[in-house]
Amino acid sequence: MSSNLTLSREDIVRLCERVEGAQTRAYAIPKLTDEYPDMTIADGYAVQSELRRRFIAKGHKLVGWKAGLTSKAKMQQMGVSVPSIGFLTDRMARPENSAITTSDLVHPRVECEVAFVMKETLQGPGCTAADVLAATDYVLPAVEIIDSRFSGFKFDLASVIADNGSSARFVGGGRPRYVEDLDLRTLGVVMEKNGELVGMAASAAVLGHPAEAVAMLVNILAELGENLPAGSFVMSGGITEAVPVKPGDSVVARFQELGSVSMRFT
Ligand code: 0L1
Ligand code: MG
Repeated sequence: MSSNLTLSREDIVRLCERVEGAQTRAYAIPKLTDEYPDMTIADGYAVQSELRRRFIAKGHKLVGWKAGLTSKAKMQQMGVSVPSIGFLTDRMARPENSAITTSDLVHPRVECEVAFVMKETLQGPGCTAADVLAATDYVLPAVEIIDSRFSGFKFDLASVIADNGSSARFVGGGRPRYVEDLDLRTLGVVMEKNGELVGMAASAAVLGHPAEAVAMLVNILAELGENLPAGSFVMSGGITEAVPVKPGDSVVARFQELGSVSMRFT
């Protein structure tokens, strides 16, 4: 991927500082391609990797990864055509049933996802969904709280990747299950906000099978010179469309076979 880099090291650091400021102080910024129209996906990952390096240097712990933009609904909603990945740290995790503050977010949205916990390390390229299932310890239901830092949700793939795939918070919960006991393609998922149904879909919405999204993630990691270590927590991508939340909202994601995950926003 490094062969498609157009940004200099100085530009990467400058853009990383811009994204880091927007993430940590919760303000919106214009998409990065307004200033760097030739920015590539490789440039986006270079900024994201620098952000990961800085967070880890500050003591944040890398706990896993997320696949993003993995359903047709999400790609259409966001006007992009290729999935992406982002990293997850301990500072982004929130307990089930907790109150999640929004004052430290820009314009949060929630989406239902299947999360995988890995028992074996996976290395791409060439990782398949079958490899992912064999390396999975268990799956559990999860909600991702995404928070694009770009003004008015106006962005492109290179900018979103630089912004760590809009990662902000995540909540895992429900009933962890072994993958051999489930058909992960046909799980029905319902999202309720303040008691009203706001989203409904089946897990096959994620690239036909959520394990396909994790395989895609492992293969992108290989292009970045990384693997997916045993013990990683992996969000496989939104099954339902992302729904905006504000203080006072309560959200319940109900997954067939996997139970439900709840949270409220303050
Ligand atoms: O998790 C995702 O699907 C990433 C979404 C990136 C774009 C957005 O902020 O909606
Ligand atoms: Mg997501």
